Amino acid sequence: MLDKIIEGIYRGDHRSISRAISIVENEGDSENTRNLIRQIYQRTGNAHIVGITGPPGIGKSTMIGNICALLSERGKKVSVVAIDASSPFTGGSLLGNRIRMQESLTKYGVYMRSLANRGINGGLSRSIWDTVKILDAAGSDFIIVETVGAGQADLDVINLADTVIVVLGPGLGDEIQAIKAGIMEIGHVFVINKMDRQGAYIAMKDIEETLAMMPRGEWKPPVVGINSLTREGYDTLIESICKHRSFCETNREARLRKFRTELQMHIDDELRRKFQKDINGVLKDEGRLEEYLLRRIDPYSAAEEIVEEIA
Ligand SMILES: Nc1nc2c(ncn2[C@@H]2O[C@H](COP(=O)(O)OP(=O)(O)O)[C@@H](O)[C@H]2O)c(=O)[nH]1
Ligand SMILES: [Mg+2]
Repeated sequence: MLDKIIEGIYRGDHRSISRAISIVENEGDSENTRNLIRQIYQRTGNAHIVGITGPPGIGKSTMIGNICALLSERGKKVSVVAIDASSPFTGGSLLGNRIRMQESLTKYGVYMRSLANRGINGGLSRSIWDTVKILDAAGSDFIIVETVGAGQADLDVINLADTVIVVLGPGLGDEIQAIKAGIMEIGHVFVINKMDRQGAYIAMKDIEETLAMMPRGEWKPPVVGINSLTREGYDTLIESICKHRSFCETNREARLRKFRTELQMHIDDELRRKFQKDINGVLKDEGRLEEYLLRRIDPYSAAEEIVEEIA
């Protein structure tokens, strides 16, 4: 069965891709998941992964619809992963808007999948990394990952993306300072969406000034103003993404960092699995627990002692 799914993935068949993603999403790191990733791994490494983050309602989904259309028109194969508890186009309260987006994705044959933000025990983390591999093996040139703009899912996207796009806009008020505190270091491209709205130029200047005060690396993040309703500014945006893609291709350090992050995640899982039975035994050891109840030993020392014993 796995063979058929894998063969379908290589053909870019959407149903096979969906089935594969369901395996990695629902079965955790089962034998099935491992075999799947093992077998497709040699076919991955060609896609450029673009993470898109920013507060809800800022226009991320709308923007992704446009980017998909423009890249598809240039003959690129694009896939989208939306990490969201609910529908990927939640901000678009107008049903018409939502339908328009999905129509544009359908028109260009863009594969889109939502991953539920379960977020417990790193289950989501692993399934995002694996989902991206499936879409990579399916021949995507670009994989766009939209995140909710908070928490663990965001961190994961930042770690696995080659290019991180931070989307901001006018009307964020005082909130902008708090948002900025967490995101200025992570963006490779900063986008000010809703340039048709009042305050957009001020928001743009604010971000430019903040960036100017930060230590400069080899890559200088551009700040791009766009209007997602008219697609103004999108040429510059696509150009910035492509420029950063070229930059990444020569950046061995960035690729190593990604690999290390993923490997660390799997090593943590393997270690936990390997020792879980022993740990369970310890946690059931009444005599030992009695010592803890009597506060003869503090939790740090107890943990050190236990690991020393079982490792
Ligand atoms: N005026 C204006 N509205 C926009 C623009 N881009 C998106 N919107 C609207 O903003 C709302 C939220 O968009 P959505 O893409 O769902 O935001 P998300 O939550 O960040 O994914 C929708 O009603 C969009 O139509 C823009 O450039 N200008
Ligand atoms: Mg959205």
